[in-house]
Amino acid sequence: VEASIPEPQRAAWSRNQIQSFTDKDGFEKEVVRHVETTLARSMFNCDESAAYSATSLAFRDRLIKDWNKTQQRQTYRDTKRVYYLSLEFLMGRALDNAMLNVGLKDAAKGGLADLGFRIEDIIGQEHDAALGNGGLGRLAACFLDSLASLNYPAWGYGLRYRYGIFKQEIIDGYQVEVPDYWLDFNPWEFPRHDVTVDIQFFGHVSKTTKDDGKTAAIWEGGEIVQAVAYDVPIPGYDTPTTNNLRLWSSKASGGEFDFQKFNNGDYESSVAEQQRAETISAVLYPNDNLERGKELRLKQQYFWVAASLYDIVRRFKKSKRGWNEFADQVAIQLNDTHPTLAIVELQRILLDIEGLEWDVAWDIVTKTFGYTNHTVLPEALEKWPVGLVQYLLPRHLQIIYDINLYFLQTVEKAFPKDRDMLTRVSIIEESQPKMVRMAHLAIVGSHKVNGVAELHSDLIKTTIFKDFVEVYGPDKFTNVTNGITPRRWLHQANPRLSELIASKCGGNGFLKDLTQLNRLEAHAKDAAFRREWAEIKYANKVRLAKHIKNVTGVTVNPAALFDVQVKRIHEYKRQQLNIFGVIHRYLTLKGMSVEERKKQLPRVSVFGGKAAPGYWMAKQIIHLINAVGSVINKDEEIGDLLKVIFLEDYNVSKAEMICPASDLSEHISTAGTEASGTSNMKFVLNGGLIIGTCDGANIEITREIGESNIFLFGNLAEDVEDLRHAHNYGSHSIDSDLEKVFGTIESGTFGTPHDFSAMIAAVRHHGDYYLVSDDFHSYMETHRLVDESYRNQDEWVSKCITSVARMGFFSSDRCINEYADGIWNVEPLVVQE
Ligand code: 4GP
Repeated sequence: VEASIPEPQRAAWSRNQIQSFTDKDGFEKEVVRHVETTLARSMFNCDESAAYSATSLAFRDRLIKDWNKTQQRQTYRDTKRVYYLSLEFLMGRALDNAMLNVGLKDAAKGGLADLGFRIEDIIGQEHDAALGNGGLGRLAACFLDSLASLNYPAWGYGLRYRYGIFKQEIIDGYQVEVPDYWLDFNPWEFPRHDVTVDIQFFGHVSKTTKDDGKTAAIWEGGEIVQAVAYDVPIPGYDTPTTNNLRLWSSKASGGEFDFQKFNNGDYESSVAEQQRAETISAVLYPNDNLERGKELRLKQQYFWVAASLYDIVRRFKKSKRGWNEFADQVAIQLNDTHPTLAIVELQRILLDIEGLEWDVAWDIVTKTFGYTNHTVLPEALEKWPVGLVQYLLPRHLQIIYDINLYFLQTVEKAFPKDRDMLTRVSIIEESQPKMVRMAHLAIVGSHKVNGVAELHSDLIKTTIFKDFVEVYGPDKFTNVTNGITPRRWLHQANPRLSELIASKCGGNGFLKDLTQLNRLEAHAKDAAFRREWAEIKYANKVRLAKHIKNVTGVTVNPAALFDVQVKRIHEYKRQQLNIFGVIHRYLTLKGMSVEERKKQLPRVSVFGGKAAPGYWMAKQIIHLINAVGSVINKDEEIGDLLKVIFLEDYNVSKAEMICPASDLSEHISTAGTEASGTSNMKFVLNGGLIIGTCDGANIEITREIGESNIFLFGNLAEDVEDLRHAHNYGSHSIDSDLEKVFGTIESGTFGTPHDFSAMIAAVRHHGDYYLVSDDFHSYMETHRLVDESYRNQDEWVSKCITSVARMGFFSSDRCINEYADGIWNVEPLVVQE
């Protein structure tokens, strides 16, 4: 019940409200206040960590005001909202982003300097919020930034993992995983102990007859776990809109622990129950493009979607509208199949709790959901054993069976007697054991299905979802090419370049409308501008070189060509192709005379990325990279001509330092395997060129920036199947240069050959599924072209400038607008301050 507060009192409150700081002095006062009161420390012993905490709290206070107003505005205007359900949000650091988005970074810089700190050091104190694995989670984070910056009424829903993605250490060349406990001090979240939802698991279903004579299902028994909301403000850039990311944390229902058991002397089991409940949101599964089908993972999924839907429905009900308006008020986007149970849960709520008829409920459900697919890799497609679903969620399994029944009935009508079709599209796979195919459920329960780059969206229509295109027609399937937020990936990561661009683009407008970058094109041939551009790149390389020295002890020459591949380690992404190429380069250099060598271009090959802890081959790849580095980096004959660096614990904040420092980055997946890629966009936007295959968004990047500004190589997606077939059923000869590389590894040059034999066997004897040998020659030839091209620095820099000028398409603002128009049907909420 809201207290009724007399008007004069309300007016007095708003007059006396604490004013947000707007300048350096105001900021300093706030920092001192937080150090001395919130942190209970004195300014005399304020170290960098305390200064970080106080600075964050000062900015957080600012955000809270806008955040509250945004929520009030959205409630008051009651327009359609979009809900982005993602099991991963790879946010990175928040402070720098908050300072830039509210336009007060300079004030903070000055204020911190007065207090004796460098702003970079303070920003560097923050622990990354690493609640994601790779591209899928980072995309969700970029989307949140765009949704707020474009003033869309939007919420993100996820899980508040106590442990994000593990921290990677490299010990003796091997990856070692260390837990990432990131919540010690997190000023960016607000626990909402008043916002809780009881989530049911297990139990059984019985039928009851209602007053009107109809039967209804009742799900009873089992166990209850409580979901507690933690809210994270998401500030838009240059707008007061501050949206909300709500992360759920699990807790035993009914308090800290069972006092009854405690009093009876059964202390251990009362705590055990508490711990079991808390396990649900304890840890992020560290798999990228891979599903392992663990029971706890399914529990996480249901826990999170049930809490989120309860919240969404509760908010909808506040508006007192009829259910027929639900889909006009609510759009829910499923980030991959992880939240697919939300479809079943909404149907359950409408049917069992709200008492709607099946067809009426199902119509609402399908109008509400949209589903984004992020991969065609078969090992990543989610399936759950029917038995497990039945055990954990008995009522949901019944509903899934009914959804399937009605769906298959319509398919049968359209394709009479086509039994194979029914088997292929069925939500239930008739295997041993039977499985629920989550992608099929997501397609059937959504009104739109999208891929994340043109090639990928075409591929899903012709391969994994081909039958569904026949069933529903092509219009249900669409493409929204991924994008990245230019605020974090240019303005924040590369402030000097951003400033230089602003000087030629008529100010910072390009950060809100990235197509304005095209104004740069006219300056690509301007020698003075090129010089400034090159200086900034060089400074960014010096910064990375220092970091490399600090963490690896290896000295690299900033004048060398920096060649970077940073992303999750995966055979399909082909870091093995890269390292084989590096070995080949090394052998070539070793075979040269001293004179010849002097003419060569120095290179630094930088790798970074985590392997899933259970992915043995990926870990072998990391080991080989490190083994090769430790030999080459010590080889005095080679010196600066080649260095090989593996940067441990690649994450968002490291990416912000690495992207601006690359001359060339590698996006070299086997054609048809990388759905989109988004780091390709980040590297080009930061004035680097790319070497890549005709895969994912590389194709659209080429279309936008022009073929002469990208180094493409390798076989095309359409040829992959034939090549694989030939490897397995024809003769498979390995590229002769690659054989030399294998020979060197096998001779023990990089340590015990046995360690790497499986990697070689995968190419030689096991069908070379990823086409490493097929693409090796053209890969090496293309690297030769890169070297040649880099020698002409004027032309190289012109290419970089031209490419940046043409990158406007790849803003996540563009893609959010496409989702809003084509899938969600939501409008921005104009802010009238
Ligand atoms: C990734 C895709 O592998 C990547 O190509 C894409 O850019 C990204 O999603 C965002 O759409 N998929 C995953 C995953 O991270 O776990 O499936």
